[in-house]
Amino acid sequence: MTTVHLVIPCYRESARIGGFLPELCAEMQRLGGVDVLVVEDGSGNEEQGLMRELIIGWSERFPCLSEPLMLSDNLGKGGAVYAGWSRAGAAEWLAFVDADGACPVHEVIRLVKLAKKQETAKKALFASRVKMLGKKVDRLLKRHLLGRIYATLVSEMLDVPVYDSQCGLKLVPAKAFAAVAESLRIHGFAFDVELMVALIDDGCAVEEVPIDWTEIPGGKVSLIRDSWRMARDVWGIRSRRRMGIA
Ligand SMILES: Nc1nc2c(ncn2[C@@H]2O[C@H](COP(=O)(O)OP(=O)(O)OP(=O)(O)O)[C@@H](O)[C@H]2O)c(=O)[nH]1
Ligand SMILES: [Mg+2]
Repeated sequence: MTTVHLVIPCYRESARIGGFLPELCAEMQRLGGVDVLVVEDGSGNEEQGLMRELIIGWSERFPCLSEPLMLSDNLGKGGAVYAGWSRAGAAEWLAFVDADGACPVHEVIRLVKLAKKQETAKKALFASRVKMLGKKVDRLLKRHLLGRIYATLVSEMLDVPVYDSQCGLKLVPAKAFAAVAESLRIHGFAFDVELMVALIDDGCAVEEVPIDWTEIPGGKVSLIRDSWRMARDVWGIRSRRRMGIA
């Protein structure tokens, strides 16, 4: 059976995760072949204690939910995802989904099923927030507009025809990831831009899959501080790529 190692990066998520993780685990359990790992991204002792209690309670009901990985330092979203992926064992697919449920469980199921349909894991699947007929994307206007500016910047600066590189649900063939892992430098919110470009440059196809998506209150990304850092990181990716170095 195709195996998927699904990481949930969590920074101060004990208040939001209850609305998402139990339902996610119930469905992943039903699908089979998926193990779910919460990576707590160094949010401090109190928060980690709360998360541990929650996860231990749920893992009694859902064997697909592993013991959480508690990072002592805050590594950033990318750092948390990569730390989780390093525990994948022999899984054919490495995946992550944000903790808040903005990417709904039915879309996680759909993408996992799409991955499982590939005879051998070959093409990475990136969820994408495309406002189009037949899809429902609920996002605050200011976040939507800033997201469009960022996506255009990524697409133009890196010469990659991507619509939305930042959506919080992605599945990557483990072999394709292993081939580029050493070249990856970015651990913040732009990590998936770097990952996408590295995969493409290494010959791995990446498909964007439009999904339903809903803004969930309580997001901790700061529009000004994090957008600036992400733009700076895209510039760094472009420079390293032009020089042909990792
Ligand atoms: N802010 C933040 N989030 C982190 C960090 N490490 C992991 N994450 C996780 O990254 C995911 C995305 O963060 P969110 O706070 O949902 O981001 P947001 O502001 O809602 O942004 P969008 O969902 O893209 O609109 C969540 O699962 C976070 O818990 C970190 O260091 N800082
Ligand atoms: Mg969010």
